[in-house]
Amino acid sequence: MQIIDGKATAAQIKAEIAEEVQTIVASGGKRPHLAAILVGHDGGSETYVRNKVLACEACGFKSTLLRFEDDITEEELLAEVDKLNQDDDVDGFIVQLPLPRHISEQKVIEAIDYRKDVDGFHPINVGRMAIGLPCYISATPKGILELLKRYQVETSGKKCVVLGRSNIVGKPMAQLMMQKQYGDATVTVCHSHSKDLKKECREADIIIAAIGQPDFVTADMVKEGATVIDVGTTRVPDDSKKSGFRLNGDVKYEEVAPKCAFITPVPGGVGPMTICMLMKNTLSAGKKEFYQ
Ligand code: BQF
Repeated sequence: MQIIDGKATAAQIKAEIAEEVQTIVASGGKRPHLAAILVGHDGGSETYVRNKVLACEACGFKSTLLRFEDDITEEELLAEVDKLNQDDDVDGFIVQLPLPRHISEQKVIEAIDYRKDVDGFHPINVGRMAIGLPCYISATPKGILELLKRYQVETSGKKCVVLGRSNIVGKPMAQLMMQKQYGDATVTVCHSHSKDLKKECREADIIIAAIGQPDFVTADMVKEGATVIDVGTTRVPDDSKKSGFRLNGDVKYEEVAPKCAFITPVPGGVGPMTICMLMKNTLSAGKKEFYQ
């Protein structure tokens, strides 16, 4: 069994990015600039945005954090998005999700100029990804592909089960794993209403768990020698931690790991790669790699 070290891989990639930024700036180019909009004071969102700002520093990017109270109206938020669309210094930006219930996430996502949509959530980027055109790819699936590549996990022709069908992870992950230029795998998507979910999992060479249910994947669901990628990051109360909680994955790690060829831990697996791929997308935005 080999543990896939997402934290170390992300650190290495960020160092590669920082080096490229140095070269760009030294030759008179523009330092990439990521902006982030954070609405409200959700503990998870605060942490995630802080991770992103720190990663920008590690990569030598400029970053701008715009904070708003959770009573901001949809109209006001859309106006802020438009300001960032118009700001020529900002190469890419994100709106941290989830948003308060009175704001339509879809409306906000569609208001973002797709050329600055480094999260890859805009329908133009989603559509271009689905047909294999150059575009910003959602950071979590992109990070998982990078881990599979760097650890030389064979995906071509393999059976891959994606657990979960969210727009952010499950759907794009399944799309990419099936595409010849990425996973080239045979992909099955399972979700809360799937019959025989356990059986599907037991037949999988690769399981990508993104359902947001702590310890959902148990040893009896995993084939000997399978690769298991854990996308879960649920905060569960833990008195032994300073913060009062710990991150729990979708996989019951202790019992599943011994059966695996490769497995990602939580924390330190997919999470750091998500942040790192947002940085990669921002570097692409700075270089106008896909658009303009
Ligand atoms: C780690 C996210 C659910 C909903 C919205 C490192 C992150 C997490 C874990 C992180 C996530 C999850 C992010 C670890 C960003 C991943 O060491 O294991 C980093 O910051 N993430 C997000 O921006 O929005 C979310 C999960």
